[in-house]
Amino acid sequence: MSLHLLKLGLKGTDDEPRFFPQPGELKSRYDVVIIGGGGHGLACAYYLARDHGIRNVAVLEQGYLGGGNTGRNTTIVRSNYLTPEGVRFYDASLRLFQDLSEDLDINLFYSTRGHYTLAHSDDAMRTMRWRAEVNRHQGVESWMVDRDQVAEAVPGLDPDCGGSRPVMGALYHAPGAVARHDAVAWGYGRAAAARGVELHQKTRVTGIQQYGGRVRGVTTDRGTIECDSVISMVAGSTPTITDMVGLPTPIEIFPLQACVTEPVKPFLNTIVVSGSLHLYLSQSSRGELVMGSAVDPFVLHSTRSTFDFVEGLADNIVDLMPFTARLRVVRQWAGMSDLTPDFAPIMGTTPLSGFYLDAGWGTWGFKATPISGKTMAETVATGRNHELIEPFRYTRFRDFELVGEKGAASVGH
Ligand code: PYC
Repeated sequence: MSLHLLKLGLKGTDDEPRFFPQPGELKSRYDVVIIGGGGHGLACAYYLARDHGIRNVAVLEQGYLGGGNTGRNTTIVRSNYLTPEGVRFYDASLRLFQDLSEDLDINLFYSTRGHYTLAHSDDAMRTMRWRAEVNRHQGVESWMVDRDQVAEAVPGLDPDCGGSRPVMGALYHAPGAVARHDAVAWGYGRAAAARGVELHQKTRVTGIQQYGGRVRGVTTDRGTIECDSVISMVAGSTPTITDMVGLPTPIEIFPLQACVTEPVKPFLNTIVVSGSLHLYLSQSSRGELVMGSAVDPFVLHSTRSTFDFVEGLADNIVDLMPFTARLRVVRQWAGMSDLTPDFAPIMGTTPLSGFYLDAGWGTWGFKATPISGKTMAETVATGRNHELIEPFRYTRFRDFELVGEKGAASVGH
């Protein structure tokens, strides 16, 4: 134990500077209210203040900062999507991630590992080749590798996969990375607060006022606030917020579960995903295997985790990496995935003036954190969708201009 910690313990009082300032009472008016204190909300607050000088901003979080999907994902950052729109958007995010520790002055443990998406069938091989082509057209480093290259890169992998679904090859994505997810939220939150943004935890939004076709304010369990703009950045709670303003979306909420094993010696320095086996895994800096599976096959607004999940995951991971049969699962949890029919997000302006949406993140929201914050901030500052998010606009379902990303989900849906 460090001497500093020992002194603090003996003193019995905690006069350390707080990581986040305590904001006190809500003000009666803000320029912008952000609903949701996860990575996206905090990033947006930061870029509003830093890039656009909009500092009279409140972030309202019903629980604690980063306690929703930000702290529940499996920390993967990648841009190997299927559509050019998706690749451009996530590539811009990955590039922001690469400098983010320095930008926010916090160690995010950003670690470039490379990312293998395994193919176990001719159909999967075709989709991987397609993704590799689209990626390279957009300047993103992805290419096909054969099964021997996969076996060499992933120690402990059985390329025959127990004989059931042999690995045929993989899409390799060189910039694939992992980052410490909760630190991303803390870093953005601290940097936003240092620029005057107020972060209000344990503050639940109960209503949104509109008048004359535009947003006028929000009601919370701590009082009512006037504001010009409201941005909903609440992932699995999106329908609760959009119902308040009568804005229909095609979003449905499914639980997505994940778990970690006991720590083992570092052996895996890459990220492995198999859509066919419904699993993805990486090794954390603590040595744990961080693993997840497909979304639960039913709509549910809950973060409970189940034995069925661990059982199904174990069945597949043991086929792929037989030695994992000896590992114990030490923690498991769930997030709430807000899925759209085309597996792309819904972002930007809405038919209600002053109300902005950042939603539909399904199972890929963490990797979008920096670019969502940046593009949403610009959209709110200018009143026009940033060009990177225009393809994800709210009206695309009405106009049937979908952005079909299903083939690029790491997770089976
Ligand atoms: O999109 O990379 C991904 C992912 C991994 C786990 C869930 N989503």
